[in-house]
Amino acid sequence: MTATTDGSTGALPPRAPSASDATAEKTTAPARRTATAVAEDTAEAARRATARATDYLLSVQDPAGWWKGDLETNVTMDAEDLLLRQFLGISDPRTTEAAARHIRGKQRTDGTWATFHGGPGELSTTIEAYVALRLAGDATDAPHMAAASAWIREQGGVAASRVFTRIWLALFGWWKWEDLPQLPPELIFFPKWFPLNIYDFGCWARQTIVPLTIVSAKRPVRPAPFALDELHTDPCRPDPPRPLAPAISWDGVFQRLDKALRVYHKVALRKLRRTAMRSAARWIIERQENDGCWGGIQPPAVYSIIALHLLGYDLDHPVLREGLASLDRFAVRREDGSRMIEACQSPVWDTCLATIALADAGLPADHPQLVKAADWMLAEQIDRPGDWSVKRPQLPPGGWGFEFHNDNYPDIDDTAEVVLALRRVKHPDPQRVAAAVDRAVRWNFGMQSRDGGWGAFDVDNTSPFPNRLPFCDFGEVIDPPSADVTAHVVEMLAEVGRTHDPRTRRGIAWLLAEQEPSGAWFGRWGTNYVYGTGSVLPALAAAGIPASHPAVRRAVGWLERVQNDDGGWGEDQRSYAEPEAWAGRGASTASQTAWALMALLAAGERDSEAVRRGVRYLAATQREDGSWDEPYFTGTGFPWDFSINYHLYRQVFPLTALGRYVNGGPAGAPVGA
Ligand code: R04
Repeated sequence: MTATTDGSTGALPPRAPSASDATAEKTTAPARRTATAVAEDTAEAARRATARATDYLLSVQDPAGWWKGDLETNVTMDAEDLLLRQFLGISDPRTTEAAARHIRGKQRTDGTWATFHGGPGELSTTIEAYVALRLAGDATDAPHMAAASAWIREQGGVAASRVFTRIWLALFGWWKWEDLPQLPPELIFFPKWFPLNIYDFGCWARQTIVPLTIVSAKRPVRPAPFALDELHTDPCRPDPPRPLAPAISWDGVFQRLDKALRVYHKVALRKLRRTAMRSAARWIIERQENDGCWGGIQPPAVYSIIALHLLGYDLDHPVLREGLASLDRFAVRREDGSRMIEACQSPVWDTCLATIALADAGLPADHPQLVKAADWMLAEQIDRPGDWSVKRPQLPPGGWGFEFHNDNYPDIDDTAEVVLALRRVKHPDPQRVAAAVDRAVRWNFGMQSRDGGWGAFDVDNTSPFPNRLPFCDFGEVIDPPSADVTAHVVEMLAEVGRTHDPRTRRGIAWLLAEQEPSGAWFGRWGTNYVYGTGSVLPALAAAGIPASHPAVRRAVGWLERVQNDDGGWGEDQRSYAEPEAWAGRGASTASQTAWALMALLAAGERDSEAVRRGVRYLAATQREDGSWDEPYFTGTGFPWDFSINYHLYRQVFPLTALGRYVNGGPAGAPVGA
């Protein structure tokens, strides 16, 4: 896929997009023609768009059967990759320059870097990008650097940045280790029933935190190649003393705990600490995947490499050699010579979504490319226990992960979607598919949380404590049930004929109880209410909830209210920070328009004006080659803090929506109904 150039100015986009040539016809147009003629035009445009999108998607499948679009996040990935190389003494000028080129290309005219297209400048991201460019040799008085450092100082400088950023700076002596919140390696000894044990954290936070406890206990400083005074507002006293919250408040308790831990750091029993670090190292090494990576996610991999290195593992030790080699696979090289680091790779997720889209588009179920995809997915099913087994030791494996090789972390969302995809393919060995589906259904049932919903990776991962730690000031650190994942599971269970299982009924009840007063559902892993609602309505329809149900009507009303004038739907990360003002608002995008259409089609709205306008938006914005453009970030890693532009979303979701419009399809009304 081609690179998107971020032409934004740092100003947030206007409330609704201005009309463009892509604008679907105005509601006055039908006056001149009969409603039937307009409907036929729309159907014809949808058929043409579906055919072209099908060809495009088929053309980007890997010969091995999978699809994988770039997973674009923000420049902290690129900056931290360079800082890691600098720290280990393995930087090379060509890699540095290629990364710097990418980072420079993402800077906005006000000197800042954002975490999503069109978003506001973000301090920690801007600091890390700036430091990376200094490593690449950019001069402090070059206009783009001076603009960045002035803005950073204005925002409070390094002292105001997040913990991860200050840890990176501490590694080079640009920040004092003593001025960071504490998280001791002895954490690894906490039994699994004890508050704040590592299994209380979401799996991604767990994998990040365990190596970081080693790093922060070791407190290494490798001399930096330059000073960084220009980013400090108060270089010598970086941590302005803050008043403590009352001792009886949770914040107060955790602040005092942090103070106690700082004292503990000085008096920690040498032997206990050594044993703790050795246990943590063993925990990390046991979790290295067979491609050398950790969890298929870049940050845990980076911190694991640093931690093991600090414990004496040489760079040519097989564990580190393979770990470092795995990092190279996160690099996407662009034609302009730049190099972008993916946070994560999405082959399983992209492949199941592409399979569903092609099936919805009417591709024959025994099409060789669908069979190839199914074969690839079948081979990816995970048949061993993982971290999830800590809470469910008796449950047999049967899930799918998100990436190529993260066998320790299958997730409930991928498992549900892969099952939905497999069921759409006519495979030459149906018994093999049925057996795989049975194992998956059993695993997903087993992973249901106590309250009836489903989280992404774990059961009952709802402890209130991890979020309270001063150390955890970035992103989500727990994995409670969400509406989007629960909806995908419910849809899957309904499709495999388990609608009346009491566990499915509890999932449905959970979804109905989670609906917002507005009529929408919150989207945890996609942005935001449009994603949540676009996930839930197809699930409710699959489970036999009638389109006349009040919850469905409320959701339809909400979607109609937030439709843009151009016929599309859009919503950005501001909906997480300020839902009252920003839910469902933003420039139209292909993927979000598709989610809204999938919801409306599931709610029996095929012949509505809203659907017609949405379909025409998709048809009108499609490119000649059958693809769509999508600079906006419609995926969510952590609400507000970390958003994702999945480069295949612009393709698979519009195709699903158009295919369901044209052919009817799962949970959508059949044509002419
Ligand atoms: C879309 C639904 C599938 N599934 C979610 C998968 C998302 C894949 O992308 C990412 C996942 C990630 N996790 N943790 C991180 C992360 C990044 C991704 C992560 C990010 C920053 C830091 C530590 C971890 F791109 Br720091 C799970 C349900």
